[in-house]
Amino acid sequence: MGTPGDDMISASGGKTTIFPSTGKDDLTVFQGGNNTIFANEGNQGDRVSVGMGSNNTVYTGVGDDVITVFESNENLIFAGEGDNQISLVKSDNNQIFVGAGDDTISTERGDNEIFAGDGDDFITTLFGDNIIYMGAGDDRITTKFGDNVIFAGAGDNLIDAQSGNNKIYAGTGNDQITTGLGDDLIFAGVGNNFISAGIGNDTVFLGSGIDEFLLLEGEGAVTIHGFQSGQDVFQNNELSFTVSGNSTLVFAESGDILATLIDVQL
Ligand SMILES: [Ca+2]
Repeated sequence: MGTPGDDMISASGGKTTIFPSTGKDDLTVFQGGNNTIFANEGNQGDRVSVGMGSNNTVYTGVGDDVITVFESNENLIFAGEGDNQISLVKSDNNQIFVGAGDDTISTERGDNEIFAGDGDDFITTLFGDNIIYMGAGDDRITTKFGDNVIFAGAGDNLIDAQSGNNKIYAGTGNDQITTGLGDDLIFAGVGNNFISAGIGNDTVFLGSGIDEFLLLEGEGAVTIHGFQSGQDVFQNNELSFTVSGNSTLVFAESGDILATLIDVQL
């Protein structure tokens, strides 16, 4: 299926392979599943919608592509270079590969794998245990629920991992890392980072750079490795410190333990 020029193609029934044009394609493939869609010729930006059937494979190649997946699980999406916009609605367990470019990717459910490539990307996941690999670039990553693993890559990233036991590798760059309810593990990496780990038994490993913490009472004590005295700072006022072996306990004025610093570097 497909012609030179711009195509508008709708298909259903399943097990369809579609090779559209070198132009700007507008493809809608619903029902059946197991479709393979090549919209990757030309770089004008394609619009592909897939749904109501699982196990589809979508290639859109270079260009600013818009891909929407609806009620469809276990799809493979290769979006190539360009500023792509990919939305997974009511769709579980997908794998998304995008090339360089400023991409916007959102998922709602399931355990998805997202390879976002280089560029200033904007990623949002709602439920599920997602694995997110970012390339270089100033990325914004928000996960709302689930036990997510985030590799934020180089760049000044804004990471907001809300409920769940999340693992965050922030990479080099000046990152802002916020986690919420759950036992989170944070590797802040090189750079001047801001960290707020929220409620739970959280553990943070710091790299070089000036790291800044916000500690809140009633959220549990965060365990911090690699704290450099005279360089890393707490935003809180009125803190007191007690050294116990290789640990330094950080107390609020109320007596609440806010943090345990392991092997403070003087
Ligand atoms: Ca937490």
